[in-house]
Amino acid sequence: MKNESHFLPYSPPVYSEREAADRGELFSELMEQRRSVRFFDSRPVPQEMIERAVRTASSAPSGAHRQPWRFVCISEPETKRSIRIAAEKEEQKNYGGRMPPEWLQALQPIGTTWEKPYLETVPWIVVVFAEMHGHASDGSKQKNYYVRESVGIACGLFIAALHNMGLSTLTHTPSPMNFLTAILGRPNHERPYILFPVGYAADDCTVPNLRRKPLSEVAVFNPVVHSKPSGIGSK
Ligand code: IYR
Repeated sequence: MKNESHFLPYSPPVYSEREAADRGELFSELMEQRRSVRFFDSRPVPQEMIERAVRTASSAPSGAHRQPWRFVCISEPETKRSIRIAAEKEEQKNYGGRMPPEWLQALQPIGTTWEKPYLETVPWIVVVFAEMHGHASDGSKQKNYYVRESVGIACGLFIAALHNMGLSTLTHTPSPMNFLTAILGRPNHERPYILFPVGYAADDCTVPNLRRKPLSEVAVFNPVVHSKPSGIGSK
């Protein structure tokens, strides 16, 4: 029900066609330069930069506006070391037989192994947790909606915000990730979702020689409609 007091006037910025095209092109070119990075510099990154990226991420839309995410940000070397040790333990099992041959083959062009030294090199590790449910003001459980979709969108904005500041990251999902709940002392209703090592790319950083799909492979405009919704145009 539309209760007027719950609604505020809203006027997002609107640009001339020309300016909109320029802005769109500039942003696309900026994001086109983003790559997942596995070789980082140890150069420190001020906490304020991480805070800016988290604030940007937290502007994401979410199911029933529950914002079901927690960004746990770590710069403490001992915590990073614990995470590296636990992550490598899982990855050793993954690369040592838990991942089927087909998966290992798919990863070959990316050149990953069980070793994750960047987890200690980076100035920051940000672990994003998904809140499977929230809490009402009386402490009772409150349902969250579309949790994975919401957290995924927030992570996308986080990646874009980092790149916009010249920072690099990697969407790292050591599997299984439960060890992060234990190491970081998170409550049970928060599930680890993605681990982001964050920092500056190393001077001698390299990335896999991969191509992005062209627009024609990722977009379809005005497909021929195959079945009309019943009720429309029927007698
Ligand atoms: N989590 C492992 C394996 C891995 C899986 C996928 I899918 C990748 O795109 C890359 C790596 C690791 O981090 O090495």
